[in-house]
Amino acid sequence: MTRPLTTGSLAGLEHRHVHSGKVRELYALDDGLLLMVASDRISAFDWVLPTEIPDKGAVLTGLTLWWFEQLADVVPTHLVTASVDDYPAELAPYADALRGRSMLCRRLSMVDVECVARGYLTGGGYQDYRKTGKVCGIELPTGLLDGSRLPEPIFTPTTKAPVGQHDEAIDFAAVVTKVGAAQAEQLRAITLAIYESAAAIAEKAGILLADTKVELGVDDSGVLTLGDEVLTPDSSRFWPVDQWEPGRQQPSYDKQYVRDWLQHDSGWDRASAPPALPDDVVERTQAKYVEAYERLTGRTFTDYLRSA
Ligand code: Q0N
Repeated sequence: MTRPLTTGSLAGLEHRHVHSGKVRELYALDDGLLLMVASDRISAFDWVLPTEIPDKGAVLTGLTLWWFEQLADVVPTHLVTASVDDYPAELAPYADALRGRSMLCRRLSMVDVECVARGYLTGGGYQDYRKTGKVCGIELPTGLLDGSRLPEPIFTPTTKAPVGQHDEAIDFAAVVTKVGAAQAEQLRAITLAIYESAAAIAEKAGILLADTKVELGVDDSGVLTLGDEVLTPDSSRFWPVDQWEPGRQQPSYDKQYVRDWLQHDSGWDRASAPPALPDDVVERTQAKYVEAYERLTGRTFTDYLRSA
């Protein structure tokens, strides 16, 4: 098991810290390098919960690294190495805290658009479709249900909202206004190529990839490059294919025990800070993350930890 990330464990790196996400931390190092660290924090209903899921950061990092390998012929990535022993010397004191849950990356100039591809209709996309018949300006056939497969995958970009606010769906013309026609078309083509390649791989493992969000940036040579973590349960909707049933909200591969407990058993009102999760919910959720890793990759999580 990976050691939980405490505020203490990376305290000496505070001066390098540049960004705290809901569940990840970003550090800027010398020579255009970034260190991304995935915590074990989990969010639900827009809250970060007070209880961590052991190994979640390592599972998401391991999955991202595996997807980067699978996508090697589709898009270049920001990954430099995830082998802690090859990190810059100043990180040596933190090797044990970083092992398995971190990636050394190249700094990119990030594109100011969240790039989302959907092959199935749910969430905000489904709500917009119910109101307008469209998602991000794309007209869809009538009669689609929550969870329906789309006739073909679509590019559904959003704005990048600050933490605490919701990303807002925009149409392709708004992307053109933001980044120009040439880059907008590249963003759409790359995002759809990533989705199509990943959805085909996931489906063979019995997992539907309903949608996915990627972060793209431009490298020193002007090449659009895949950043952040990718195709994890935090950035994508994974549905077990055997439980897929359009016309209702699909069960989440990873967070269903957490959502069920928060909604039905905890007595929580969603307005105040959420309660701590019971041990059995933590354990079952941890097992789902590990199961997702193993089912998708066909590798054992134990082997990943050994290799990290
Ligand atoms: C970057 N974000 C938003 C960490 C990641 N390779 C890169 N170069 C420059 N900037 C970024 C990356 C990457 N990846 C990406 N912020 C900066 C994504 N965050 C969300 C929270 O955790």
